[in-house]
Order: sequence, then C-alpha cells, then structure tokens
Amino acid sequence: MIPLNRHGPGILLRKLKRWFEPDLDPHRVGKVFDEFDRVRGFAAWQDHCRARLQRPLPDDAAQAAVVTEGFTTLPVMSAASAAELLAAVSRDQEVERLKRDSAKLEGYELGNPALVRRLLEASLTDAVDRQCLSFFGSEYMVYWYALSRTSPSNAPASVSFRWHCDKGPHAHLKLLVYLNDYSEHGGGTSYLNLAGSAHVARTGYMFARGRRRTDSLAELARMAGSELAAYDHHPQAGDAVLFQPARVLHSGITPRRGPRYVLALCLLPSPLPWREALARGAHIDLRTDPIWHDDARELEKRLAGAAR
Ligand SMILES: O=C(O)CCC(=O)C(=O)O
Ligand SMILES: [Fe+2]
Repeated sequence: MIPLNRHGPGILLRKLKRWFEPDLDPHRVGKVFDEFDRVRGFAAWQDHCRARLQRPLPDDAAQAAVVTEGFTTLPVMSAASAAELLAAVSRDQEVERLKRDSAKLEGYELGNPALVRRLLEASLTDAVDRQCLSFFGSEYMVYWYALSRTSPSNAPASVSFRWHCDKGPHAHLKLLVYLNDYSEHGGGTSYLNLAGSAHVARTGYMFARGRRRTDSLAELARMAGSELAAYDHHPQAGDAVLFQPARVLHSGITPRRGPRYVLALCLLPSPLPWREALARGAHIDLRTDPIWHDDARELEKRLAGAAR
C-alpha cells in the first residue's frame, strides 16, 4: 500500500523502478551496498562511530561468530522471563499492523517506554554486547524495534518466509528474540552462513523483488551450482539469533501449531552506548518512518535529541 503522505511519491517511484528490474542480476548486490555504504554515507557513519569508541574491543573480535559466520544463536533470557515480557506487552492490546506499507506483518505496539527498556535490557546481554562490539568496532544503537506475531498458515510463504537478504548497509545487525517455544509453534528461522550466501550472491539472486524469492534451498543450491547447508534454528523461548541480515541469506520457518512471537531489533553503529541513544529517542518508528534514512548523518541529529 502506498501511503498518502510526503513519502508516498518516492515509494511509488521506487516500486515502479523495481518492476522493470531483471530477476537475476549479479551486479545488484554491489549496487545496493554502494547505495547504502557510500551514497547514503553509512560506511562513513561507522568510521565516525569507531573513532568515538571509549572502551577496548574484545581481544578475539575477529573470531566472533557473527563476524566469521554471519550469524550466531545465543540464549538471552529464561523461558519464564520471555513469557512474562510477552504477557506484559500483550496485556490489554490487540495485534495490529507493524509497518505502514505491509498488511502481512502484524504484532503488538510497543508504546510503553519503561516496557521497551525492560525488553531491551533483557535482550542485549553481555554476550550479545561482545558480538555487537566485535562486529561494529563501535558502540551501537537500536535503530528500530518490533514485536511480531506470525500465525500458522498453509498459504504460500510470505516474503520473509522465503530465502532473502534484507536491503541495508553492510554495518547493520538484527537480533531476533523468540518469546515463545518451538514446541508451541513449530516455527523458527533458517540461515546460510556467509560463505554459502556468497555462493548464491554470485548468481544475482540477492535483493530481487519479493515475489521472485524462493522457499526452496534445493533451488538455491541448483542456481549456485554448489551444495548449501542451512542451519534451521528451532528456538526455545528466550533464545535469540544475532545476524548480518544484508549478507546472510535467511528465511522464516512458518509456524505450524500456534502463533510465533518474535522481538526484532535492528542495530546500527552509534557514537553513544545504546541506553543513551534510546533515552535520546534516536530510534525510528516503523509505522510512520521510512526504514532507511537517505543520509546516514540524519542519525547524528536524532542522537542530538532533535528528532522529537
Ligand atoms: O521472521 C523470521 O523468521 C525472519 C524474519 C526476517 O526475515 C528478518 O527479521 O529479517
Ligand atoms: Fe529478513
């Protein structure tokens, strides 16, 4: 759906342009990263944040799994905490649309700042912090957060449930925290590591239009001309995955038994630690803001507290 606000014309133009793109284009990956990293300035933003880091990097930063493999699974909270937080969020609330231009993504509004802070404190553990610090080489901020509910379905897989990478700069991470257990829903998320994803990238599959995505790993392997081993994460309640969404192919596993609740955090380099960035209201609201700024320097303004 195209919103009838100041972002409408730009979105319409982008959609039209994408309509004429070829399905497989080996140059597209480079173009997308050039657009985000150089043109929009997200690489320079990372350099800016690195220069302002006030604490030492972990000695083994280069060996962090999120750096070498592109993803890592880690338990972040107990099943009891996950259940308690989910209950607190869903109390007196109905699910609603999470993004202004997508009817497919639904979840709970996170309108209570104290509860948001509790969710983030419980998710961004010391182990997650070490991985993020190793990857960014800087502090990091929560750029957006969302709590989604995916219901069991026999309908054809929606776009996040087919193999894809998320468009965005190199320097961004996603943390998915599963708030209920695999035994309740039978869903999760699958990943290819960086090496496997790079095989597929050479085919030109990356960043194609949503309806060109496949849910078949065998089809990806055929295209890549190499065997691909996916890691199917069947999460326990309170488990998380931290991954490089722009470089690691991933696909949701559709729940079969019941709804799957996931807290998703998008993380970006920051000159300030995440708590301070959050307190300054530097994050965007997925329901009203376009996902990516045209110019990464906009983040500086948001961190100065000028955004609201
Ligand atoms: O919901 C999932 O399991 C996958 C979601 C996804 O593609 C993402 O968070 O980038
Ligand atoms: Fe994704």
